Amino acid sequence: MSLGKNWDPTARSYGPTRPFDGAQAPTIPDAFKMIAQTANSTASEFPQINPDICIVNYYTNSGKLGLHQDKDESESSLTKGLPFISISIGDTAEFMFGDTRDKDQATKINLESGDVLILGGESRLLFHGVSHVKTNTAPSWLKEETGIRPGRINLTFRQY
Ligand code: MD6
Ligand code: FE
Repeated sequence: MSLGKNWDPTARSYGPTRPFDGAQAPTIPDAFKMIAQTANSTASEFPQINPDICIVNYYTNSGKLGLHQDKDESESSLTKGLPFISISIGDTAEFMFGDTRDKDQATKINLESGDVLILGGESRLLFHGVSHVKTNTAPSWLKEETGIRPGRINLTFRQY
């Protein structure tokens, strides 16, 4: 789901409403924004954003996301290299990134529950994706306290 503005993955564009039901995208909770902005401020090499988009994706244990660039934000946001901030919750993902769409050449890292990844400046247009989600790797306290289901939740914050 999208918060702030709606992202339509088919049209690869942002709009105020969701095409499937016409509803307005819910606003981003201030507590969410605060987490993203605090993380942003620790990466002092990147400009600070005021996020107006938060895309929330749920991956099942068979979920994946092919290598892509995030370049549907405004021209000015992209040329300034305004960062996007990604927060992972639940099962660990193998995340890949690189200069091309070739996954054999991509660098792979684990994104565990609680990890924050920031792509900004020169890295803003890196190709990136999720090769797979690792079953049963979420912290046990998280499962016990929240009843989170198997899989991974990823939140990405951006400024259009
Ligand atoms: C991730 N997510 O799940 C990376 N890109 O770690 C993305 O790259 C992404 O979640 C575009 C739109 C939504 C996303
Ligand atoms: Fe992306």
